[in-house]
Parts: sequence; structure tokens; C-alpha cells
Amino acid sequence: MNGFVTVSTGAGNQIGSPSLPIDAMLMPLADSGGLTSVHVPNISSPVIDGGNPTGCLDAAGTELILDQRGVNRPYDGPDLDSIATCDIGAVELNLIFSNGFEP
Ligand SMILES: [Ca+2]
Ligand SMILES: [Ca+2]
Repeated sequence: MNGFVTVSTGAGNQIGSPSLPIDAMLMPLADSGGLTSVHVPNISSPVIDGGNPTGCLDAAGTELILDQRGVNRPYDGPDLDSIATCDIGAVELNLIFSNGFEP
């Protein structure tokens, strides 16, 4: 191990730098359902729909159908194009309120 990390520049990857970091735009740690507190992404966060477009997979390649809170994933992000793509991270932003309507 040489202390460096190999970063893929594959399609869809978002790579910042020390001089131009990428702000994930996460909300403060809070109880948003589930057993643990989470950082829910802000509505303008680049993590929303930033996950693998072929599916939400863990490191072993198993499909992830729930986020850390136990909420179904993926959901269609703010583009509302009816294409549901996973958000990057442990939380899937769901814009549909429990009453079935969007905000
Ligand atoms: Ca999503
Ligand atoms: Ca979408």
C-alpha cells in the first residue's frame, strides 16, 4: 500500500480535488426515520440520482432495495423523469410525502 487511492474516471463518476472539492450538500445529522440518525441530502445535492444507473448494488453486487432507514430505493429524483436511480450514500431522498403528493 502506497498511501494513494485509485479513482476511476468512468462515466458518471464525480471527482473533486483539494482546490475544487465537491459539496455533497447534506442536511445536518438528524432522526429521519429508521434506527439511526442520517444526513438526508439537500434537494440540490449532487448525490441525488448520482448512484449506479444500472442498479443499487453493495460491494458484493447484491441489489440494495432499502436505504439505511428501511425506505425503499431507488426513487426518481427531482428531475421527475420517471427514471428511478439510486442516490449516492445511505439515504434515498423521497420527494413523495406520506399523503402521496409531491411537495
Ligand atoms: Ca434517487
Ligand atoms: Ca430521474
